[in-house]
Amino acid sequence: MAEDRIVSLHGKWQVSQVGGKVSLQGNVPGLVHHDLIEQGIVGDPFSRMNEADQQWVGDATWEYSRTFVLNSRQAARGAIILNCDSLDTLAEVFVNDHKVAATDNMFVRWRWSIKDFAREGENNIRIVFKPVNPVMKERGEAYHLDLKRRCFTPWGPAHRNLVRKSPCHGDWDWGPCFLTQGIPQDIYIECRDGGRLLYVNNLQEHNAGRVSVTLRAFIDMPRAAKVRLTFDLGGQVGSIEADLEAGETRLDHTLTVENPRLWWPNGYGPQSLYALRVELESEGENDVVDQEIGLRRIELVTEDDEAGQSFYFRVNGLAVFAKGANWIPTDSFETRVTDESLAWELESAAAAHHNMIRIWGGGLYESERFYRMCDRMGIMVWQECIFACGYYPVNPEFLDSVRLEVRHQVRRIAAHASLALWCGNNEIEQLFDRGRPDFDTLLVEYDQLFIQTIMPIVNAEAPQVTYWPSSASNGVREFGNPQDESRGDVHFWEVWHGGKPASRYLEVKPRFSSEFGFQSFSSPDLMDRYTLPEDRNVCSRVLDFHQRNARGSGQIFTHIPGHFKSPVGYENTVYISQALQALSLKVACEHWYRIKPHNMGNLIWQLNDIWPVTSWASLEYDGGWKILHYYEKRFYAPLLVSTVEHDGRLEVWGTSEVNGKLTGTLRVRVLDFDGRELFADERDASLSAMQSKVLASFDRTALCPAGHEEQRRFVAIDLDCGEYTSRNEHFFSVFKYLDLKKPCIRWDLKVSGDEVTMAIQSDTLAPFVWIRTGGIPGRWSDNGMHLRPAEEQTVVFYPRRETTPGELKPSIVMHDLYSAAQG
Ligand code: BMA
Repeated sequence: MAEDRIVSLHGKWQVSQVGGKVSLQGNVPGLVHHDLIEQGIVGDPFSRMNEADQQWVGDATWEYSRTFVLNSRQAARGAIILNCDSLDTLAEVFVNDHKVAATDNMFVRWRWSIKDFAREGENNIRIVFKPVNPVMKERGEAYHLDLKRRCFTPWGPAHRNLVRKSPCHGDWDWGPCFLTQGIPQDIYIECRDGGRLLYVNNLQEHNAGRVSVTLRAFIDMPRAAKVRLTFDLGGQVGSIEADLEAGETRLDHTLTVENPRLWWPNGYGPQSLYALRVELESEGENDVVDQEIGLRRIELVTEDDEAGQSFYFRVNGLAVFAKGANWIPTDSFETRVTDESLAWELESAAAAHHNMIRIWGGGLYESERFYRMCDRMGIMVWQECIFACGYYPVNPEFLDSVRLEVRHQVRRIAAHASLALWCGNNEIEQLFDRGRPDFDTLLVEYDQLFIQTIMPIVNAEAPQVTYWPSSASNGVREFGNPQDESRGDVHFWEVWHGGKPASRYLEVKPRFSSEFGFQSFSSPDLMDRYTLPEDRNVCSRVLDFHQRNARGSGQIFTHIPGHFKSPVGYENTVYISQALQALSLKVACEHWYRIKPHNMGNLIWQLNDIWPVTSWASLEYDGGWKILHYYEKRFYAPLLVSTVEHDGRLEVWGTSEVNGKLTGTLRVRVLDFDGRELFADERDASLSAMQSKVLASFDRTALCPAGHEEQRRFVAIDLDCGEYTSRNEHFFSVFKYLDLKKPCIRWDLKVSGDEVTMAIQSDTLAPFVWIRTGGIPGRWSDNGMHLRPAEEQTVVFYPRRETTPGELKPSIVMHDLYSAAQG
């Protein structure tokens, strides 16, 4: 019986503050801070400015203890191993008061033999967590180079790079500082005589009509023994026998899948997955691993071309435009993330046509369920090693620890169909400060860590996945300008951090845009839960506290006058900030999509939030969709119609990521704001597979004479290619100068089948109509859209929990551009 071999240590542990007053029954897996919140010992850490008063939690020493029982059979087994998937972070582990080990890396899976200390009957285990701050500081001061980095709070640790803990636990320019401690993942004791399957990976060779899958099992044997290993890949069965030595061994076995059903990213085909079961039998025991395997080839193609060097992902031979966003930890306390909330956020990405997510190097290697969801949803993963925005030490103990970490994480994640890239770090090459007198040494050490230590491990453990040294970068040991538009990936921040107008995006032609973004305020529906009425002004002390970027909310206000009239009141200010964010990213994303295949990726900074905050995210902390996320759904669609004005002409572009020819109709109409048609053009349109091109070009003056007319008319564009359609609007003037009238917006909720829909219509042009649903969580099929005059639109509501129209109706709040500027 397998369960006889595993003694789970999940459940209640005694958690006590060493030398302090707090003592409670805590949960494992869990974090001290999470328990303190749940038991009401501290208030909500995200509420108002509570973070400032809760730093004592991370600065204290905490002891976790409990007992466990081994029966006589378990105690007699050859191997008794304590397995901890993650200890956060500086832990000393004792079993029956014998010190088992001390740890300093939360990303390592620890496995220690406790055979010498454990006994039949009752045992005790104690894990003492020391605060990281003093150790970081001590190590930083002892190091021969100054590795201090900037912080965003007075309590953020400047020496965070010296201890292997999530960098953003110590604050970020979108996140609070909570130096968490505890046992956030699985912990158990294994009692066995036979072997254990530590990881199962696969290598694939794709040939016409078949894929050879080499299954690679990593086995831990307590002693030398004969083993039998059986593989069942979707009904294809194979097995091998071997005599293994004690310790870790790798066994490979190849199976062939004929007529494979391939795995495709979201939007390019099905996410076919094959069930894989691997069973290890030895010494009369067995161990089983179940996985879902996707058969696919994902390559990063960096080849010299006339513009420099390409940077794109080729999946099963097809060059795919990467569309998506950057992922940060989705709660300061990882144990609070539920399956439901994670699924909601990733489904939100998939629903907005994302096919790639970049797990940013300042956060966490994500959980198994995260990658499984990405496999199922077709979201390719750009995975970073967890190093960001700072220089790291390279003393032997640190490098040894990093080797353990990276080997474990690469083996753990390697089997996933969604895994597209391993990247060394976030923005360290970009940080290179060549003016520093010790820069040569820093560069040598950078190379030692990311090129000489990490790269060979990734290459050996995930030989079919490319290693890219840093984001942004020009490539391995190509220490040029990471913002080089001719090669590599680029983080284009001139609009937000550089204060340039959004039109600046149009002048830039990167090969792959892995970061760019613009902030907005989070909606009142979220922030009302974390603030008091007196805080509800975007410049209040509390809302400034929920803004961590040095540019601050002022940057939003700098850009508003370029596009919008000044909003009236708190809620309208939030609304306008979200419209501004959507507009800004629309310019970038449409342009960089249009210029494919020169540019082959748009990854917006950022998808999600770690707490309720003003940030670049398109999803709010509670998963609510900002206007930007609805825009992503439109401009990331497989078919996009968009416009460019230049040299007195208006070009209408069609951009397709559909792997087949499209034919249909392009309708271009100029309307006044009451819906009168002033110009109409209808023509056949066609796009070959994956093509982006000009579908029509008009003399601008034929559509709109210069002068006041620019404020009175707009272009309504509809591209209809049957299964694929796209609509867009073009304006001749900035929104603030449009002669808008007060719209009369009529809407009605209907139930059709099990869906709640809203029919919505405005008598006059109403740009950026935003439908909020107050406290009712969910999303619409579209929102923030421009209501064309007298044209009914129907949007579907997707509730996050069961909701009736009767409940929904009174919670609806509607915003429109005209009314936002009225007193
Ligand atoms: C980047 C990221 C983060 C940061 C973001 C916004 O470049 O890598 O470090 O949060 O910009 O400033």
